[in-house]
Amino acid sequence: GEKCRNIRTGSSPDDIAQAFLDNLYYAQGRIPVLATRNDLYMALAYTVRDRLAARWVAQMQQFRRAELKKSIKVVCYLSAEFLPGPHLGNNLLNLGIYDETRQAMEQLGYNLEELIDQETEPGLGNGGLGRLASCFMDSLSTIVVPAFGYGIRYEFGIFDQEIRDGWQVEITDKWLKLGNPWEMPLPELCQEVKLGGHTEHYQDGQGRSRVRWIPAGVVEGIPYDTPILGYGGNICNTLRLWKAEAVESFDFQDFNVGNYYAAVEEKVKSETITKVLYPNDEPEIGKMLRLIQEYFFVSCSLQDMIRIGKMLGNSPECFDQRYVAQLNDTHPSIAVAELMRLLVDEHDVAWEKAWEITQNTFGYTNHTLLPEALEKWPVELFGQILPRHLEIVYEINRRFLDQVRLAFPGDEEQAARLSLIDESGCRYVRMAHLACVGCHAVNGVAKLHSELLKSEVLRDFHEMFPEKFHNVTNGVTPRRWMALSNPRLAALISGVIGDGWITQLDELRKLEPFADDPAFQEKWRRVKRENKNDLATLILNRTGVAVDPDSLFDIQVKRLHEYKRQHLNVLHIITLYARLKRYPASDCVPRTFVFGGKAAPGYAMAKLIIKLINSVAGVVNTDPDIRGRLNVAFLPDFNVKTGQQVYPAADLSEQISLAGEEASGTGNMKFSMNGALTIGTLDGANVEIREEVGAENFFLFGLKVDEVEELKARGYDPRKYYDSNPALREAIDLIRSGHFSGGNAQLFAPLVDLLMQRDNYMLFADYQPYIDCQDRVSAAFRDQQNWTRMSILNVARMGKFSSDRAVREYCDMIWKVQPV
Ligand code: 26Y
Repeated sequence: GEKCRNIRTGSSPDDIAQAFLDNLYYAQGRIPVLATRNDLYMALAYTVRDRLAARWVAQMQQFRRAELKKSIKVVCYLSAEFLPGPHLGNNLLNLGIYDETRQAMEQLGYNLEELIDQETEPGLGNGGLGRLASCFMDSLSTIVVPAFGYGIRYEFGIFDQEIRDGWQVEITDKWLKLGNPWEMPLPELCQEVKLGGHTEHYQDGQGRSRVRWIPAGVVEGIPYDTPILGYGGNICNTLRLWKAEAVESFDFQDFNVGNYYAAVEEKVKSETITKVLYPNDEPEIGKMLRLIQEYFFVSCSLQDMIRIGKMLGNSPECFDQRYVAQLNDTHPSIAVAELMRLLVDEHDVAWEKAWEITQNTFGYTNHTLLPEALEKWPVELFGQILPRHLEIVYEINRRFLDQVRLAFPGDEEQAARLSLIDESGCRYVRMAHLACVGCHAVNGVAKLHSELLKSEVLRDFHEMFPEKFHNVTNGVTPRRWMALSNPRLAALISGVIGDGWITQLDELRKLEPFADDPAFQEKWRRVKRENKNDLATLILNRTGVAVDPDSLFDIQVKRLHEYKRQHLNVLHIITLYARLKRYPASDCVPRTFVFGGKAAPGYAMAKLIIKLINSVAGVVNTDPDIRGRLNVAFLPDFNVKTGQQVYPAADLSEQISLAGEEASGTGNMKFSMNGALTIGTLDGANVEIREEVGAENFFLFGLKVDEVEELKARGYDPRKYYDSNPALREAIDLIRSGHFSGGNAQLFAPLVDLLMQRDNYMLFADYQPYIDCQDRVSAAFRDQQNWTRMSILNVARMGKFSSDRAVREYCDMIWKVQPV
């Protein structure tokens, strides 16, 4: 009856409270006096999930109806990584029941924020690329584009980071340990994936030549679905992640051993495939398990797409009319060969037709400029795992090189550069080349990046297929990164311009007239001050460092990488420290430096930079001469959840990569949307952020891309800068002398030596411009009125960086789908 319905769907505080108690009892088996915090969280999560169900089911229904009318194309976002962040708060926001739920919890004597904080986030990605995929999922649902996110359900996501004695320690992530109320396993929709073995060529009944793949083994993929609700509850799309399991029966010769122990071993081996996320954001060559992971989720996903099509009565020949699939970097690019295999070998489609379908289906997004970061697989290993795919790659390559030779007669070097096979030494399959050939569109993730792709990394492909190349500048979702994470700012903004900005971020422009309004400025500052207060508490709890919320919060949070130059930031801190030691009376704006980010476990230099940050923190934070003037904190375990507490509290956003290295960056957008000013180089999306907010509201420094190239060509000599710049010399010498390492002069020698001898990312060349720019920042911060004005204008002009805009551009330019 009425009551029953309300228990599952009602949105009044009473309904929610009742439903919560019901779920606590029936789903969790607890009553309030016996409930742990996790029981309470689970009960609330189920309560919210119930409220998603109707929309989720409605979406499936709509797919069915629309698909049957052949009126929609479904977007499939293929990504080896997703970083959705905690679901509970976001679902409350998107359902529009945040306040009602808070009241319901209050009625029962619980604190909603505490329950939200109980959730362990799914850390199924490394950084920018995985988070981008999740921002896009949010936008797809919000702007009403029917979509699937396809990926891997890693049992262990990115490691948790602890800092011990200043060093990073990696702890296994156990995100599933206390249960995951947001996912639904769908064992009946499992898919089989073949691996290894060999191929057999034969003639079929009609005398056509066919190929059979006789695999060495088979694993099963089980899909786990998570609902992704759009803001306002428009539609609810699905994130479908695959878990590997052993198949029950082994009727293949190799498995037919009649040996129980061996069979169990096979099971263990199968399940290894989705055990753990590779914690690198750059490829290591030749990790067999990594290739298997990539193939596994791609094969499951494509088979699933064909299955759904079949269920709706579509033949595989109309695959490209029903679907468009985006490859998030090359990680899923084996999809090009796999779709060819499925169409040609398993569905009897002619090669030419299959190739047309494949190209129509796929788009490829590149996320890197480093040529050495492009994935490639040793041919031998590739053929061992995917013998049929190697043949297909060769056939694609044969046809492609014919085309190349026609376009560039006699230019064998061009052909060698374009070939899908790198034959310059050991032979490799070049996955970016497979993607460029097999996709109808290739895009970079910021204007500068897309230009550099065309002129450098993928120059030859651009020459061959200029019409394939696009730019889609990244964006981030203002739901999670403003409305959810910065409720104070969101309320202040909505109070003056309404809340339309949450889905139409350009409306933030309406804030511009308030930029000079002293009363509004005062409120703006109060919001920032309260956010800083919250972050100060978090820093104290997590690191024991007490920081002053009135100081300038200068923050750099992102993966640890030499190209991102966290150590340039450190050189600035040391420079200020040295100044204050030498001239104790000098007038310096009090600053709190906050760092956060994980280093790949095998990346020794990045780990040494973490140790350096903590060592400098140790000295600076305890020196009585420096007290109250400089503080440094390394916030451990930076992830989506921590990010939500960090971005709203920043005054200054550090975006200081060497020009030409950062493809886009998305943290830069999150900071600026939350009222931080940026100190940055002309790199990635910084270029466009500066264009939008105005050069006068952005602290620019450093070499430009062409200057970097010129300097490298002339022969860059870091020593020259060291010899001629006393401040730089002093900073480096302080590190080298062991000043920050209790007299241990060896500790940072590898870092200092590298800078002195090679300095690949040109910290020394950018050092003085950076210091000068930081001095301008300090001067500007003294004028709080003008600083606030700049902060308001930054937010007002960030409309472009909504992921809604980015996804709309993919829809128009690349996917050719219309939001429903
Ligand atoms: C091959 C494998 C080990 C691998 C795994 C993850 C390689 C790369 C990555 C992740 C790359 C990544 O996160 N790239 C970032 O993508 C963001 C979204 O486009 C960009 O904003 C950012 O500049 C870029 O570094």
